[in-house]
Amino acid sequence: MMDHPFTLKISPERGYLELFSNHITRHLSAMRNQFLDKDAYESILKKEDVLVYEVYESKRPEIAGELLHGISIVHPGKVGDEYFMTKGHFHSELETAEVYYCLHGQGMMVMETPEGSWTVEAFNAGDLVYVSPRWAHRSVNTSLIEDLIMLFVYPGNAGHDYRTIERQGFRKMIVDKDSQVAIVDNPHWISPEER
Ligand code: PAN
Ligand code: ZN
Repeated sequence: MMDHPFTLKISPERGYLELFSNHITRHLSAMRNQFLDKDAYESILKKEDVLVYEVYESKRPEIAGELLHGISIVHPGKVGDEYFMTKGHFHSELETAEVYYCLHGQGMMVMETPEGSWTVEAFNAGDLVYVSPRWAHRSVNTSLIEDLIMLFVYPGNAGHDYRTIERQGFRKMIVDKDSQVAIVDNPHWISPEER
C-alpha cells in the first residue's frame, strides 16, 4: 500500500484531538511506583486521580521506514518534590533514536543507557532534543504553571520497553529543591551490577 503524503496543522487553538488519530491519557493511578514519595502519591490519589500527561498520536504502521509522530503534553505538578513526568522507556529495538521538539513550556529529558550512563538535557520552547539510539528517555515538566508540549518523531519499528524502567527506575530524578530545579540520585535505582 502506498500512502499519500499529508499535512497536520499543529496548534493548540485547533485542538490536537481533531488532528491526531489516537489520544492516550496517563493518570496518576497508572504511574504507581514511578515517583519516590509514596505517601505523597497516595494522598494525591485519594483526592483525585489527576491527569499527569497525554499523548496525541498520528497512527502509522509500526514498521521500519515509517516515522511515528505526535504531541506529548506533560501537565504541571509535583508528587512530593518530584515534578510531573512521563513513565519513560527504552525502545524495544534499542538501536533507534528519537527527536523531540519543544513547542511550549520548559523541561528536562532524563536519559540513560542499559550500562548505567546518564545525562539530563534541559530545554525550552524552540529547542530540539536528540535522543540517541540506546538511551532510555523520560520527559519532565519543570514548570509548575505551564504545560510542557513536545512534538516527537521516531522510527516505526522502535517499539516500547516500559518493563525495564518499571523494574530498575531511572538513575536520576528531577526535583524542586527550595524552589530550584535540581537533579538528584534516585535511591531506589537498581544498578547494572545489582540486576
Ligand atoms: C514518546 C512517548 C511519550 C509518552 O512518544 O511515548 O512522550 O511517554 P511514555 O511513552 O514514556 O509514557 C516516545 O518517546 N515514543 O517513543
Ligand atoms: Zn521513545
